[in-house]
Formats: sequence, structure tokens, C-alpha cells
Amino acid sequence: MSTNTTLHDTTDAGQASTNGTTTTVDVAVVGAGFAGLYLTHRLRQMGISSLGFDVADNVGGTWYWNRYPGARCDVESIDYSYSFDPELDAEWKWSERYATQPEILTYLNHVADRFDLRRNFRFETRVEKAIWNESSKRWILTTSDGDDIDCRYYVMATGCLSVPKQPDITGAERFAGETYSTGRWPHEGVDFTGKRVAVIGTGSSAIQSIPHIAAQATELTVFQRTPNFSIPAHNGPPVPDKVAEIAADRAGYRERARWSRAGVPLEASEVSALTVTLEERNAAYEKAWNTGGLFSLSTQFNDLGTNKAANDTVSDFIREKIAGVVDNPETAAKLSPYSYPFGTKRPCLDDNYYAVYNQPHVELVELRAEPITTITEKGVDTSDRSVEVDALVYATGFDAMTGALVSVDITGRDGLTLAEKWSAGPKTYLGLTTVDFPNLFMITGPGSPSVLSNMIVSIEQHVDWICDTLAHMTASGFELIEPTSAAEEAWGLHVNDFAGLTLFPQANSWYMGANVPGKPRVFLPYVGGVDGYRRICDEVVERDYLGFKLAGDNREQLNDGVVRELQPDVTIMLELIAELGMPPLESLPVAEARALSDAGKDMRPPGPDVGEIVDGTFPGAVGDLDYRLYRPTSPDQGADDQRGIVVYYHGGGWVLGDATSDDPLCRDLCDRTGAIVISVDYRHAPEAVFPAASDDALAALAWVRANAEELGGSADRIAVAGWSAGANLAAVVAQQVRGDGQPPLRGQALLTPVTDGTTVRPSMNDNADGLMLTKSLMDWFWDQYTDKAQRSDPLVSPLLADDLGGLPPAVVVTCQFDPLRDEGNAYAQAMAAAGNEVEHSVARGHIHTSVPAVDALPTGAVHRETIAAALTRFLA
Ligand code: N01
Repeated sequence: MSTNTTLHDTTDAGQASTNGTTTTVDVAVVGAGFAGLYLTHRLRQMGISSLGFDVADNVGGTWYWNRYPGARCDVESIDYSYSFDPELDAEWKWSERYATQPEILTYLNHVADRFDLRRNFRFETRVEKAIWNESSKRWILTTSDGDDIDCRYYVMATGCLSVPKQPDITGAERFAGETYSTGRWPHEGVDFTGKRVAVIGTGSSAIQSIPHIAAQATELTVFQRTPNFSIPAHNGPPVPDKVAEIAADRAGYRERARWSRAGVPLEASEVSALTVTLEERNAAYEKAWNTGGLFSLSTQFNDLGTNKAANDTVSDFIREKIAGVVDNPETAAKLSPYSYPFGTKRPCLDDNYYAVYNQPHVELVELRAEPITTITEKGVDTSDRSVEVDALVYATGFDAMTGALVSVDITGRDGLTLAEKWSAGPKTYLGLTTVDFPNLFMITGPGSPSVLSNMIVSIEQHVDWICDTLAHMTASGFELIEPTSAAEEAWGLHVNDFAGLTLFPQANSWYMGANVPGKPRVFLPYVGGVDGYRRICDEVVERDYLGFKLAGDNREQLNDGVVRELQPDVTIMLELIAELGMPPLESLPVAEARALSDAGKDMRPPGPDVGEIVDGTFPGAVGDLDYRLYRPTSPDQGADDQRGIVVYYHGGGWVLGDATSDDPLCRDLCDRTGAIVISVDYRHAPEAVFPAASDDALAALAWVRANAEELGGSADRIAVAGWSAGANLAAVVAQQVRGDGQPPLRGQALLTPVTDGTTVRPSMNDNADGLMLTKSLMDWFWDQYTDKAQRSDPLVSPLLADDLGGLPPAVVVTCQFDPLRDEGNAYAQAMAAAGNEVEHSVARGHIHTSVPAVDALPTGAVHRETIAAALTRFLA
């Protein structure tokens, strides 16, 4: 076969051609584990030639190497198996709920035999280097046997936990006894009978192997740096109910797994752990504990992964279990994790792990109290003692997710190496591809659900996506694919934004790269779920490879763009609201629109507690109006012991809402600033049209100024604030009271303000639909409140005032996907240009209604803090 092998070379499907020391092939694959085997099978089915490489002498990947005693899968084997071939799936019977390593390896060998996959692999061969050749548009790989591989596509199917972490302990090389690493266990096994053994590490590998080592060794010393949460596996035969469920509808079960959150069909709770009684909670945990399994405890409530207080309840439950099993209370305390929330480091599944410490020949050394000073010829020295041993077992984990990818010296375009590109953390598009490395694919790479999911489901999804992409490219005359920088950058932000919604970043885990000294601390997997992620990958294809450049001899396609730009919690909220199927407000009579808008108040979180809430009335421009005052609990920061006051105007397009409608936001502002917040009502349109609202807004300020001391605040320290139409009123008031002889306003805080009734700016059309505040709703608000002729009046369009000088300092927050974004931005810029002090930020990924959604949308908090910090400064 010549170098111009085509993708549809079905006559020689799956075969590479060799010429001297260069082998030419369409796809080179590194790794003969679950991913490499399935990829090879699919490529052969498609008639695409492939050649795989593995350092091992046979298939198996991570299951080839991890042969330590007790090694098992921690996802039930029925789930942790291929689904691509229904006959294979139906025929294979697992003997245990959690298969042992030998059984999983037997399964992979069976798959390799059944589909005759080994002939596409070179074993005992390491890919050492890979260099992109820009002129031939091909990868050139150098292998340990001296051959070069010339390939169009290069796929790293190298697994996420395949490169053991080097022992980073002083003196490791000095030890004269037997040394083992759980991740590279001898094939012939190890007999510890009659030996003194040390195990360093207490992750999954240690927790699985320790009971087995203890059963043989005369003395076992376990060196623990961080205790782990471990759950009983309750291993046994496969769970009969589950076996029956799958047998009844195998295809349906597998499909549910593909569209589940973790790659395993599970019932998700919709209940917060904090809304049930202690008894109900513990009954749920007890049942889960007795069921066993990785997901049993974590799925009992919906907020264990996102709310620390909720998480404390399950963490306490496990700590009590540990105390109940381990006889010595001091040892139990050492085994109890406190430094991170449950689930933020991968929990372990065990078989009588904690009970091992009741055996007299097993000792736990807590390294936080007595660190290892050095390994010696005879054993381990800590700050307090020397422990002599015959054998030393390193169960110290892996350079996870990126280690295997950068262990090959991969050089992309312009001499850039992958290690250099990722020196501050991995950058990928979808965890599948990376800019400047065309035609390189990663299976379950960083930025994909990978290790947070059932790996087999995620592997199959990636292999299918890659193969379908190759088929599309061939059919369309493309032979080069590479993500765009914008798509990659935005994907990184999205992955990070999602992780930030969870407790994961609170742990120093291998998920964060924190277990390897010097590795950047970045959350590596994608936490948005197998289902959400699959939807995104499918959408990228449906939108014609959004975020990718494709090229062939005669054509090019650049479809730059970002697949997920909204903050993940905003997306979830929009999906939930869409499910409610509410009519557009502007399609309703005003009274019904108000009723519908008010109904939402009961569904939202209440916001933080404040010291005191007082409801009352004040004289508006033509009659009494309501106010609600929020008094903080925090001590006053003011020099004269009187608090600053924020006069707050609610949102609602001059039509909806009242003094209580932004209650959570007012509580939040009060709590964050320590100021008194007074939410004042104003008359609404269409009953009271322009300029009724701004007249009342001015009257409210006058009343607060006149009664500041009585209200507990200072007339010298007043700021105005508002959201949306309320921010419009705050801006108007700030202009109107310039130089009125009263103490000047200390500041103005404008959240997504309406500023200009005459101009349609790009954001009004870009964000016209579907994001809560729509263009048609905004038009409706304007029509209720003003005649078209009135809309250039600065009393409703503050941006159009002739003079913007001499205004109080301002903080302006606008939202990226808000129809009002550009007029808010323009007002901030115009105020700054007129010489005012202005702090302006654009809330990335937010919509008009998301920043006020206190406690419902955690990603809005940072922007509320921006406003609160500015107000605090203004009022100081
Ligand atoms: O590795 P780990 P693992 N001095 O990183 C400690 C999968 N897996 O091989 O936490 C002293 O979890 C380290 O301490 P600390 C599974 O996803 C699955 O056990 O960094 N101690 C930790 O205690 C799992 O999560 C299965 O403070 C040192 C331990 O070594 C992942 O693989 C079975 C140290 C490493 O724990 C990794 O598990 C096995 C030092 N210098 C693995 N360096 C199943 O399917 C590290 N440690 C069941």
C-alpha cells in the first residue's frame, strides 16, 4: 500500500503498509485498553486502516497493569462493560457485582479475540514522539522499536489513570527491600507471608489492597497523608433485580445510561438534604450504606455536591460509621476525613477496610502529625520513629488525565509541544481536540466527563464521535480538523464555570491535579454530566462542526463560534422555566402579567437573614406609597455611628413589582454592605404613566433624606440603587438631585439599567428572544409607560441628558446576554467620559434576570459583590 492510503480502503481494511522503517496508516492509536480496542473495531468496520501501540505485551490498558491484590472495578461490572455489540453484551456474564481485575482482563481479551483486534496492534512498543508535518498534513510518530509511523490522524486512547505518580519521597531510591507500586504490580503476584510491610497512601488502590496484604503480612504499617471516605462495596453476585431489568430491555437500559448524568441509570433526588429531619436523612443514608456502591450515598439528596452544609450531613454520617467499626477511638479519628467535603476526592469502595485496623498487627501512621523524613535502606523514618520493613508498597496514585497525554513528546504546529501548551493547565475543545494539534484526538481527555462518569459509556461516546467525524470528513472532502481558539477558550471557561458551582475545587484531589507536585491546580474533568455533554457534542455536529476548522484539498470550512456561552446555572434555570410553559408576559392583560410575575416570588430562595425588616409608607409625589426597610445585623462601620442608606428602586419595567418584589436582592445588598436598604415603591404604568415613576422616585429620596436619622441612618451617606427599570429611576434621580442644595448622593449602583428609549442597539436584537427579558417584552414596557415622543426625555432616558457631569460615583453592572446590555454599557462609558468615577463590569454568561437571583444562581454572587463592595466604598 502506498502513502496515499484512502480512508475507504476496504480491500485492506484495518491494515497498515510498511516501507523500510516507515509504516503508513490512516489512524495511529496509542493504547490497547477499553478505548483503543473499541476504536480499532469501529475503524475496521468503516474500512479505515489503523495501527495501535501499547507498551504492554497484550491488551488491557489500565487493567493490564493494576494487578495488586484486591483490585476491582468500583462501578458495577454490568454497567462497566461495552454496549456497542448487543450480542457480546447479552452473552457475557459477570460473576460478581464488582468484577476483579483478572475477570475484567479476561473480558478484554475475549473482546480482542472475538473481533480479532490484536492484529491491529504492536505490543511492547512505546510511541515516543509525534510530530505534526504541516506540509504533508500528517503526523509522524517515532516508536521504541525504531519505526516511524506516518498517519493522517493520531488518537491518544491512553486512559486517565495510567501513568503512576513517581514516588516524591526523599530517600525512595535507598530502600534495600522489595518495592512495589500498585499501578505496576508483578504478574506473578507477591506473597507477603511472614513479612513486615509498609503501604504508603490511602486512596482506592491502597484501600482495596490493604485487607489482602494484612491477611498475609506479620506486620502492616499504613502511612496515611489524607484519610479517604470509603463506602462498603457489598460485593457478591450481580444484583438480581438489575440483571433482570437489563435482560428485559437491554437496549433501553444502555440508552438510559448514555443519557444519564454519570453514565449509569440512577434515580436523581430532587430533595435538599437540609429540608428533611435528621431521622429521615439518616434513614436514607443508612439504606444507601447497606446498598453499597459508588453512587448510593451521593444520590440521596440533590445538594450534597453543591452545598457544604448539606454535604456535612453525609460526611458526619460516614465519620460515625468509621467510629462504629474501628475499636480504637484515636485510630478512628485519624481515619476520619475532615479537610474536604465527601465526594470531592473520589470516594473508595471497600471490603472491610476500616475493620483491618482492629487487627493487632496493623498500625496506622498519620503523616500530618509525623511526616516521613526519609526512606532508608531498612524502611521508613518519620519525624517520630523508624519503621523497619521487608517490603514497601507505593499506593501513591497517578498523574491523572494529562500525565499519559504529555508522556509522549507531541509536537504540533510551529514546534509547539503539548507539554508547553499545557504548562498552565490543559486546554481542549470538548476534551477531544486541542488548537495547534490538528487531527489529534484524545479519548476521555481533560474537559470531558471521563473520570466523573462510567468510563465505558464515555469511551464509547468519544470513539463514536471521532469515527462519525472521520466519516463526515471523508464524505465531504476534508482531511484536516482543528478547533478554533475562540471555541477552545470558551470551552475552558465553561468547564471551569461548571466546576465552580460544585464543592469539587475545595479538595486537593487528583481531579484538581493537586496530587502531583508542580502540576497546575485546575479542575480537569467536565462536571456537567454525560447527558449534558453528549447533547453538546451532538449540537456541535448539528451546527456543522461549530468551533472547528475543516480543510481538504479543494475546500475549507471555518465555523467559528461558541457552543455554550451562558453560565451553566443560567442554562439550567432557563430549561426549568421553559418546562413550565408560561405565556409571554406581554401577551397577557396587565393584571394577569402582574399576577404571573408575583407568583414567581414564592418559588425563589428567600435570600439571607437580616437584622430587621420594617414595612411602612412614605409620601410619594401624589399619595402614600409602600416601602420595605432592611436593617443589617452587622456592626455599623460609620464614623458617626449612623449607617449609610441605600435607596433601592425595584425592577419590573415601570409596570410590574412593588417594594417587596426584589426582596432577596435587597437582603443580599443589606447583608453584604452593612447599610440600611430601603426599597421604595413607585406608581406603575399603565395606570400612572411617565413621569409618575420618576416623580415618586424623587419623592422617595427626599423623604429618606428628611427622615434619615429616624430611620437609623445618616442623611450625609445616602446612595441610590436599582435593577432594570429601577436602575433607570436611580440614574434619573442621581441626575435630578445634582446641586439641589442637599448633601450630595454618595453613589449610584445600576444593575442592567434602562437608559435610552430611542435607540435600538445591537444587544436588543442579538438577545431579542427567549432569555427572560425579550425585545417584545421591553417594547411592551415602554408602550405602557410612555408615548414614543416622550422617550428622549432625560427623565426616562438618562443617557440622552445634555450634561452628564457632576454625577455621584457609579457602579454599573451589565449582562452579556441582556437586550439592555449595550445601553447600560453606553451609559457607563458616557458617565466616565463626562469625568465621573465609574466602575463598570459586564457579567459574562448572564442574562437580564440572573444577577438578582440570589441563592438560585450562584454564579451571580460575584457581581452582587461587585455592587455591594462599591456601595460600601461610596458610603464609607
Ligand atoms: O491513587 P490516589 P489511587 N506521601 O491518588 C497518597 C482509580 N482507581 O491509585 O491524598 C504520602 O487516590 C495520597 O495522599 P493525599 C480511582 O478513580 C479505581 O489509590 O495526596 N502519601 C493518597 O492517599 C481512584 O480514585 C479503583 O494526601 C502520598 C494516595 O497516596 C484513582 O484510580 C481502584 C504521597 C494516592 O491515592 C486513584 O486511586 C484503584 C506522598 N508523597 C484506583 N503521594 C477501582 O476501580 C501520594 N500519597 C476501585
